[in-house]
Amino acid sequence: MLKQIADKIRAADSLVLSTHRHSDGDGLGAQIALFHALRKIGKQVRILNVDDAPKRYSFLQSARIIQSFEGSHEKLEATDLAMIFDTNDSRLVEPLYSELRRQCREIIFVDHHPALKEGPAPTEGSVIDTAAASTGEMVYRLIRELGVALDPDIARALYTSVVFDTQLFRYVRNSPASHLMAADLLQHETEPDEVHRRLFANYTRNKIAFLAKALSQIEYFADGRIAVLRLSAPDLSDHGLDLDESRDVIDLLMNIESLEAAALFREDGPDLYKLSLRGKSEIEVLSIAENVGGGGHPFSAGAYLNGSYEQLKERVVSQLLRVVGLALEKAPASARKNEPT
Ligand SMILES: [Mn+2]
Repeated sequence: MLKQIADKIRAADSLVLSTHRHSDGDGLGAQIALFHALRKIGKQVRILNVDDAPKRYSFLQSARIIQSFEGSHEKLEATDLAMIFDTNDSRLVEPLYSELRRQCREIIFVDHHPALKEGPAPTEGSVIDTAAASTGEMVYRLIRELGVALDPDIARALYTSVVFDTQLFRYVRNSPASHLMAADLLQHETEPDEVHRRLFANYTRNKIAFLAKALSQIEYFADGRIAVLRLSAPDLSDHGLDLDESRDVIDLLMNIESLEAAALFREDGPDLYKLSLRGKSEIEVLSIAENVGGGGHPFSAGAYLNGSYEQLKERVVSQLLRVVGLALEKAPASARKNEPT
């Protein structure tokens, strides 16, 4: 599959690389790594994203390399191949996606999220590998397929992808691939501690004050197996937090030992919420996200929602109670022996 993409790349003179709105370390790392690799083999390549990269990624020189469709950018001219990373949902790339369709001869998605059951299908020729723990892992294999040697720029970008999406190797999908790739990358990335620090140790004092307030408002259901938290727009803005700075709050919730699933509602506007869902082990939350028009991974998914918080919460909690209940029934007694009865 990656061989076919390598052939498409070899046949293309001009390429544009993109990722989903509200870009993250995986999509940015994947596209920046391939950008450097394609430059090395003489391709005309540019990165054009829907919006600006969050500021924590400035260490990847993202401001210099990445243009923003909604911000300042050079006009997109006719291009042979567009590659979109870390999503296969064209809606998350609009309104840039419509412009790509006008200007690009072919558009393909390179992604590790399952294709949506409802919603736009990935374009023909796209490669989706749900076994990959990061899109960076797929781009690493693609760069090897192209025969481009790793260098410090490529290695730093790919290492960023891997450590971001695996959360420093916590979520490796029970595969050695992330570690093996990291070992190879670290022959060129000489300061991995700096990457870890830039990605994860970037809290401001305002963020800590925000977390202290927000985390005191967690609601628990089903004896602490489910947690729900709402991040209010005033709390976010009073502490000067941008949207990117709130995206790891749900991961903090998942550190609660008793938890099997969590829902986070980030208030983006009046009756407008970004829902994030997480499930542990066999608690699959993707179907809940899909039921409300979203998508994601089986155990990490989300959606944009309209409605009153109380109604949205009730809808999501009732579905979470159902999947947690179902999973408990399915699990053998031995798997539950540590649970309070
Ligand atoms: Mn990803």
